[in-house]
Amino acid sequence: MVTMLPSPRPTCIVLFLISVLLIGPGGAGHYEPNWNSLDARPLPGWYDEGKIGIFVHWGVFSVPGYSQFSEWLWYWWKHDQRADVVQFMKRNYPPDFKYADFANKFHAEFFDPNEWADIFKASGARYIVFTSKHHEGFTNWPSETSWNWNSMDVGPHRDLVGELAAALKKRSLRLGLYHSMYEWFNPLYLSDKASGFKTQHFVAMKTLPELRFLVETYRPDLIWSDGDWEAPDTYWNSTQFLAWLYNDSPVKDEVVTNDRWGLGCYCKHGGYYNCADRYSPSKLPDHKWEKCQSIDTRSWGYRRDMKFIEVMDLPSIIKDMVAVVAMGGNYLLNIGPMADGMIAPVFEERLRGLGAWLQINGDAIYSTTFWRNQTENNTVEVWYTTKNSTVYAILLGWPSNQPFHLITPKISATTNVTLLDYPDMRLKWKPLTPTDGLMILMPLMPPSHGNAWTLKLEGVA
Ligand SMILES: *[C@@H]1O[C@H](CO)[C@@H](O)[C@H](O)[C@H]1NC(C)=O
Ligand SMILES: *[C@@H]1O[C@H](CO)[C@@H](O)[C@H](O)[C@H]1NC(C)=O
Ligand SMILES: *[C@@H]1O[C@H](CO)[C@@H](O)[C@H](O)[C@H]1NC(C)=O
Ligand SMILES: *[C@@H]1O[C@H](CO)[C@@H](O)[C@H](O)[C@H]1NC(C)=O
Ligand SMILES: CC(=O)N[C@H]1CO[C@H](CO)[C@@H](O)[C@@H]1O
Repeated sequence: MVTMLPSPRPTCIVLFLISVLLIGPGGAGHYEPNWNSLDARPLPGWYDEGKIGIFVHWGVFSVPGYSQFSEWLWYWWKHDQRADVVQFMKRNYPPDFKYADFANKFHAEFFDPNEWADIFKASGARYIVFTSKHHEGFTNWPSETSWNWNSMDVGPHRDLVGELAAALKKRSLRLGLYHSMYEWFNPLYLSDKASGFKTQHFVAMKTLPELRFLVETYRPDLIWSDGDWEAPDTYWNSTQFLAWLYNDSPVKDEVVTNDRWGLGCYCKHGGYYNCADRYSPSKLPDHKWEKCQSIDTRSWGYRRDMKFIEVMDLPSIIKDMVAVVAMGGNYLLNIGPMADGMIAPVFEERLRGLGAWLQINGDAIYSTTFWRNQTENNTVEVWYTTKNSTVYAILLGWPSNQPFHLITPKISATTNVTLLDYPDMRLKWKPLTPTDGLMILMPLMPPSHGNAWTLKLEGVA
């Protein structure tokens, strides 16, 4: 993950225009290595239907587990030389200590991929996005092109990606792989950078072989690309890679990608849009999008110095997720496991809480789309979703006014209202005006789940 992104540059726009003028749109099912063709690929349906994913940031950075955005510690220490991080390293480690020395302490001794997958399943998520490699360059799988800087040669001595992939598959959870294009301190990358990205040694010897290996070996359903913003997509050969991925790879029919494929590409090209981190559009976007959000609001990777107050509570998570889904987005909720492979109980509790809420309210989330109005001005926050002819009004708070007025839906003679908590109990209601809105008699006591409740409306428009 990145903490800040530079504003988009015109590279991709220019390439896009050139490809429109010279090449034209790609044929159905066959894609050319240009954005015009690749961007025309329909997103495989499972992604929009699934709505909820769990993001997992795990790597060597989980060992020091320190400071805001702990996954950037190496960079804060050696590049930015941030005072707090420099002090932390000086106080706690010998003078000749190298970042690479943390890898020997990455034991993952309690890592049980089946336990992780059980927790993810219980959260109601339909896909997982796991860091195969973050900007530090350490690969969580035995990469032949990451000699002595991978999870088999050093640290856990295990294939973390492979073990997790197998556990997810057993539970019908989709595997997504986060992959950082650049590596801060890789000499090959730095030499390409010094050439103004005219040479491609790093891309030829590291990025592309590793991406291909990940796809062919683990068959991910999603590739979450990142670390792309220093160099143009033409340096990364992103369009060539994506054309292979969509045309010829073993996952060509099901694979979903995001939009971080080179300087200026995000929010413009690729599969769905992440745009900047924690993207929260204020009006309905015209392209499928995803918000990623960490339960620890100050970091994606685990922080040993995390404070309780910095951790999102369950009502905030549900509120955030509901608003995202109502606006047509997917919600990717992040946790950072500890270096020993444990998921902090506070994260597990949040994930299980989300799952308990979805057990009751999932009909208003999974496989829905945004409605004609996404929200309305009301005494409690209201978000709408729809599926087939049913409209769902999700209330982020229990209304104190009785009866409760729902303003937007147009009523009919057969309109029925139920609360998802009590599916067999039809609620009494009266028209607010002859055609629009309902005055609903709510149950006297709120059912006790996570501070959000769903009214299911049938026979409304
Ligand atoms: C990138 O693609 C171009 C055009 O197809 C090709 O000439 C070049 O060799 C590729 N670079 C790498 C590193 O694969
Ligand atoms: C929302 O409703 C309140 C109370 O009816 C009203 O005062 C306010 O102007 C409304 N706001 C908008 C943006 O419509
Ligand atoms: C629903 O959306 C329409 C179109 O944007 C708007 O005119 C209308 O005021 C909205 N209805 C409510 C109740 O907010
Ligand atoms: C509402 O419920 C009644 C009684 O069960 C049923 O006949 C009617 O079809 C329902 N309306 C809709 C729109 O489903
Ligand atoms: C219950 C029901 O009618 N479900 C349908 C809702 O719409 C989808 C397609 O959008 C169908 O696949 C379902 O069968």
